[in-house]
Amino acid sequence: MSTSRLVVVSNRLADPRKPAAGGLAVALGEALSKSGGLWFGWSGTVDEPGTPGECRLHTRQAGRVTLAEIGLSREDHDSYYLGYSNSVLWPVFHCRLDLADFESGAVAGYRRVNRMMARTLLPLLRDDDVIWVHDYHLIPLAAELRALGCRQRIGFFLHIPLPPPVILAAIPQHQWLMRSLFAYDLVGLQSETDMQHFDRYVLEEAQAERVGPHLYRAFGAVVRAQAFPIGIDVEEFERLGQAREAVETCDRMREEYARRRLLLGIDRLDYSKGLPQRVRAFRNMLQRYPETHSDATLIMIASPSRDSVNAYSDLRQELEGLCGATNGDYGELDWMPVRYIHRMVPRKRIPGLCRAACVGLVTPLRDGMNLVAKEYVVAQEPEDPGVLVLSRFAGAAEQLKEALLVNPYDTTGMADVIHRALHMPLEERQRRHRALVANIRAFDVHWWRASFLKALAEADTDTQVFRPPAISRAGSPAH
Ligand code: GDG
Repeated sequence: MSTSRLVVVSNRLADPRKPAAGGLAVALGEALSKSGGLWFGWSGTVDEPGTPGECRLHTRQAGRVTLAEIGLSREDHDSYYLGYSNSVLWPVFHCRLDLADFESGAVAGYRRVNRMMARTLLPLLRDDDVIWVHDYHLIPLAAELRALGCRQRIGFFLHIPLPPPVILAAIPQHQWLMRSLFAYDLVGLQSETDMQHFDRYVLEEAQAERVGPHLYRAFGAVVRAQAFPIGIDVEEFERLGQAREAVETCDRMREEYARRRLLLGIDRLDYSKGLPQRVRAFRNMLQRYPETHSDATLIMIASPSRDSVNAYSDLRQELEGLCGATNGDYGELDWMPVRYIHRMVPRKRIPGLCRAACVGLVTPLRDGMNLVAKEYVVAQEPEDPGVLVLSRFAGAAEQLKEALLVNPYDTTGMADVIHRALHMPLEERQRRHRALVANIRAFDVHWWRASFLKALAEADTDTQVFRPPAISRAGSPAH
């Protein structure tokens, strides 16, 4: 692997040394630290007053890593972040055309911020840097950098799913977005399903040619595109699971719910996560399997997310209505079927919560990967493990075949599977758990990072051969 300096660009950045940082921040932080790297992104603050398309750069050291942060003006935040990223790209990429707002003209802000980030990042770059851009907020960043003359290797990883071409084409600027991807040397996707969608889009809509393994030529450029399913930091999560906070949490839950069996869901409160569908299936199980009354308790931790996007407040109302109705209809004086918590739980408690639950419910309608599924499995005791119920529409389902796979749109079917999970014999639970852990361990976050960066180093030679000097611009969006 190359010894170049690594530059990570993501919408938000995290101090990898802080305990609240998740496995991804830690894994990227490690790679950055090794090469004395730079992490560039939005600080999460909105500058008042601020000027659209302008920002102040603030850099600080976190160990060997340089964190370079910018603030956003209110207008840029609303159009780039709340608008195009989270009210167009997020819903459409999760196949929710009904929730997308194509009318707001937010694409101008999205382009403006990507251009501003390119302009701000460029002077910080060195000739042999390797740049790794993350996620849907920054699709056109490489094209903007190339337009300014940047020739360094640039890779892109999409953390969310890529939808089928017929859905993607609903975005008025779909061609501009996909053309922008060809300014990267490497495009990484979460799953083979996403790769099939990419393949079909570029072949059908852009008359791309396959010019080598994983290599596509279209829009006058060549890009390498490949699936790199993201993993978790298994060892870090195991350590977290042995620490005092996790052990205490598990003991307390077991004591508190000594007569019950716990089913657990941990998600951001997001419409892609299938939260209402999960409560409906649980309710359906209570209705059709009365012996589960007073026995099973569903704990739903739905941490607050993007509250100022309308679709999220509608979801919250729907979910609270469903939980309330289930408790009202089935609850007893000494048993509430659903415990719903709309708060962020401290990360140190998560492995303990997972361990105390005999069923983990990960039932998104669409999900790029879903790391909670992997965390739940790793947190289990191998001698007496819980059962993972996993949506077939999560990227993780391609790897975690020994989970009980469900269709979250099928309420009765999912209710039956949850019931089966509650009654699964020990030997079968152990067998499934062993296979799941082996897979999660083999394809952990370090594997993900190393294989992406290795492919990026190789992609450089592949794609530079094909790249004519002035072709890397993405042009303008149609709107
Ligand atoms: C995107 C893609 C892809 C959740 N609630 C709390 C909390 N969490 C932690 C979990 C897990 C992480 O957040 C969530 O990761 P997911 O993968 O499940 O989902 P997204 O946030 O939607 O992430 C997804 C991922 O990017 C990585 O590529 O897998 O498909 O959508 O680590 O444990 N953490 C704390 N309190 C909570 O209440 N501390």
